[in-house]
Order: sequence, then structure tokens, then C-alpha cells
Amino acid sequence: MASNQHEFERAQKVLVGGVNSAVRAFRAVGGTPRFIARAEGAYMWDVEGKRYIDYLGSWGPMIAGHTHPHVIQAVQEAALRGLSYGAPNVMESELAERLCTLFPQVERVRFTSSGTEAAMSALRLARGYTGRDRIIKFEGCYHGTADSLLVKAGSGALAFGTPSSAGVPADLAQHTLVAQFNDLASVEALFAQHPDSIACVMVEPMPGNMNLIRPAAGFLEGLRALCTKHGALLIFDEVMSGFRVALGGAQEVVGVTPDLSAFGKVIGGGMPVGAIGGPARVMEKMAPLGPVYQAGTLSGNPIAMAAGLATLDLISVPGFFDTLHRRCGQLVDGLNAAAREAGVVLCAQHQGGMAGLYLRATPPTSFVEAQQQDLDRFKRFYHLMLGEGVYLPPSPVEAFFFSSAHSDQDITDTLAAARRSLAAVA
Ligand code: KE4
Repeated sequence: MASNQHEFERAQKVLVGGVNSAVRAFRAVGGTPRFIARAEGAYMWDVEGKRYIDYLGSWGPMIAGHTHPHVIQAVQEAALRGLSYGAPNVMESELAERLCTLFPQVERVRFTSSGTEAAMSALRLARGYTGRDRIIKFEGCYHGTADSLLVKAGSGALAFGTPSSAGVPADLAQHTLVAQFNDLASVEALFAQHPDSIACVMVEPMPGNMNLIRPAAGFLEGLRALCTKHGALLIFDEVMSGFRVALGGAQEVVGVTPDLSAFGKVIGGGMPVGAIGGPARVMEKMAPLGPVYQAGTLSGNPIAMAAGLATLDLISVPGFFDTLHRRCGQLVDGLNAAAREAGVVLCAQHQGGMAGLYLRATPPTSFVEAQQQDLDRFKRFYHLMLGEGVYLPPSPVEAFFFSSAHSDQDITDTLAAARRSLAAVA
């Protein structure tokens, strides 16, 4: 009989930490990662045969649930036409056309194989377009693992207490200026200190990597005005929030238009896809038209394009996000009610199919507040829920994800599990 523990011990002999992405190692919650054997709809099963209601959703992509027939059929049909060409195929144009329709300021797209590549390439493009070296990012925001962006980063880097990674040369990191999310004055100060030398401001417009934090009224609008005033590009990293908080991402929710957008996760439907989008005048600085080099063997991979197109088919149905937001709200309202009933300091909030659960009295509005949680109680709550068959992201600084595959019964079962778990940690 296979066991998670056995598979974890086996994996650690050949994979660093037993994983291929640091956050999967359960370091923030302790215990043994679950080795997933299969997933379907709203569920995953581990190698021991235990079923979990999945609120990880592969960290965002699985907005229509696992193995949706429309996506699987598209992938199977594409696979029979070949797995990779290394040459243009029409599905790349189809998916790019969808992005240009959904995001009016996006006139040109470049696909990559990950969100990291998308953010990294957007950063290089901003530097190449402006001729400037410095960038502004926000403490706790995560944009993947490009060197310049692993400075006071969120997600696993934050969870493990290594927000600024080893191995990033100081003379590179010095060009990364760090501001505070929802603190416009901290951004103004950096522009004042470094006139005419900041290429871009890169931000998660609705962060999910220090857990879900809502932009304060006027904050993103202020970033837009500062970038326009100082000739810097405003880059929205919508790898997580895009096609997740709304079909048009956080920029649709807040009504602020960036210069460049980075996408990922949902637009691959579970397959490796990232994308950069923006006006032709900026994007065409990128190779082969311009001097900013960018390339990738599997960029625009036909299987990934097919999965992304099929997923966009599903989430573009009128009313999809209204329903997703309403039903995720039922879960969130239930969690808040359960915490009140149990007398446990826990709260939750959501936007579309992206949600945050916090071991504190109110949702955090800043990086500092996001750290002010009862981490010990979170660990206990996490493992109790896992034991109840509810799979949440294994970190207090990660958002969780609701899909169209989650049923009313799943919500009922999740809330029952939460009430039992809260009673045990009260
Ligand atoms: P990837 O390289 O992991 O596809 O994308 C990096 C990235 C960029 N921008 C944002 C806003 C992101 O959230 C991410 C990746 N998110 C993490 C979860 N917090 C992925 C999970 C992991 O690292 O395994």
C-alpha cells in the first residue's frame, strides 16, 4: 500500500526537498505533503486513496475544475496533431486574439511557458523600452523567480523567511526598489529619490502572494498617475488575478489600465502558459521586431494553447463570474460565521474565484498586517482540515481558489469540516 510518507522519503532522495516547487514542501505548515494520484472536478485523491475537496486548484489554473471534458477533449485532439512544433500554429493567434479582445489596451501578445517568464520578459521589455535600469516592486508581491524580482518577494520566499533570495547579485538587486502595497507615499518617495531612472512599477493589482489583499481606493489609480507623470511603465502582474477575480482580471474590477500585463495560470488551463500583453508601440520593442530579446522552445505550445482556449471557452460564458463570485461568497460567509460561532479569530474574503483566509480579526490591508496572524493556530487548523478531506494552500500567505466544479454539497461539507476544525482550535 503506497503511502504519502513513503513517497515523500523516496522523492527526497532524488528531488531537492522532495518537490519541484518549494511551496509544495509543506514547510510553512509542517507535516508530509500529499502525493496526488489523480484529480477530477473539485477533487484530488492522494496515493493513499484519500479524497480532498481541492481549494488549491493547482495554485489558480483549475478555475473550471480538474479534467473538465471540454478541456480534456481539446488536449487529446491537439495531442494527436503533434505535441510541439517549434513553429507558428494558428491556436497561438486564436488565443492572442481572445486576449486582445478582452483587454483593449493589449494590441500584441507574447506567450511564454510560465508566469515567471512572462514577468521576467515584461521587466526586460520595460527596461529596454525606457532605457532605464531601476524598477519598483512591492514587499510581499511575488512575480516568479527572475533574479530582479526575488527581492522581498512573497509566496514561498516569504513563507520561508527568504524574501530576498540568495544567489541574486547585490549589483543587480540594487536596481530593485521596494515599496509598500497600499502606501502610495512610499512609491512617490522612490520616484523623488530616483528621478528619470525608474523603468517600471510592477505590481500584483490584487495580490494573492501575501494572501489576498484588496487594493485601497485610489492606490492603483495613484500608481497609474505616477507612472504616467514619470515616464515609467505600469506593469500589472495578473498571473494569478487574471481570469480569476474577473474575466478581465483585477484591471476590470478596479478600472485601472496598465501599460503591460503579465498573465499565466488560468490561460493555460493547467498546461504551461504565460503571456505578456500591451500596446504595439511597447511590445514591438521585443524580438524579432525590436532589440529586447525574448524566446522559448515551448512558447505557444499547441497542447497548452488548446487547453487555454478550451478553458477560456468555459469561463467566457455570460454570467460565469457572477455565479463564481456569488458561490465563493457562500463559502466565505460560511467560514466567517463558523469562526464567530466558535469564538476563533479567523476571517475570510474573496473576489470572483480567489479568496483569502486569515487567522486574524480583519482581512489584512498591508504586507505588515498580512504577517500579523496566529501562525500556530493556522498550522493546527490546516492539518485538521486536511484530515477532514479539505485541501487548502499549505501556507498562511497564499490565497485559495474556488472553481465552477465546486458543488453546493462541497460547500456544505467544507463548512461542516471547518466548524469541527475551529472547535478543536478554539
Ligand atoms: P509561475 O512561474 O509559477 O508559472 O508564475 C510565477 C508567478 C508570477 N506572478 C504571480 C502573481 C504568481 O502568483 C506567480 C506564481 N504563483 C505561485 C503561488 N503563489 C505559484 C506556486 C508555486 O510557486 O509553485
